[in-house]
Amino acid sequence: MRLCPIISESRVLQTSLNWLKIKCIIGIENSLNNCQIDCHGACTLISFTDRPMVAFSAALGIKAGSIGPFNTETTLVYKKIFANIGNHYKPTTGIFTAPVRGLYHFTFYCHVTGANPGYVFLYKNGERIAATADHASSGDRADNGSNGLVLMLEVGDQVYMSLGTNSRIYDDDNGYNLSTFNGILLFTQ
Ligand SMILES: [Ca+2]
Repeated sequence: MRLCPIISESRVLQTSLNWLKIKCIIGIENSLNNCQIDCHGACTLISFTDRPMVAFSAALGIKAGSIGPFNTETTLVYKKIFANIGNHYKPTTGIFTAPVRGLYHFTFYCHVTGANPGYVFLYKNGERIAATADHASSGDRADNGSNGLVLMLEVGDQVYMSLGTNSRIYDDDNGYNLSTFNGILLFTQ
């Protein structure tokens, strides 16, 4: 069926209008995603480069040997830095301090030799949050452990790893890096 020119033109205009609406909604959403709202409700547009970039990745950095055992739980200090964007992880203390409120992803990996027990804990502000555990058993060989989680952190919150009492973990920085601690800011809140 042939449409009269006015109806045909009207449909073309309606289609164009719908596209404009969609582009407008996308534009508003993008603006909101790039908007920083202060305590008074004022909105300031920020560019991608203004977004805080926070990430770190570190290994124990020891040469073919174990850390531990100690007769008390001990903070692990990962000294070999692969990345430390913003320098919010301190390789002298093993502590990561959140510079902004947001959602962070942490992972940790460890290697435990022979029949030794190996317990590694992730702490947030002194509270144990996650762990890996390799129990001692006869005839047991080396094992690897890993864990990870997403945490909502406030400014100044601290995240770090700890070695369980009377256990040990192993690393070899000669191309192995078996025991690492890693974190990245997913997005601010
Ligand atoms: Ca084992």
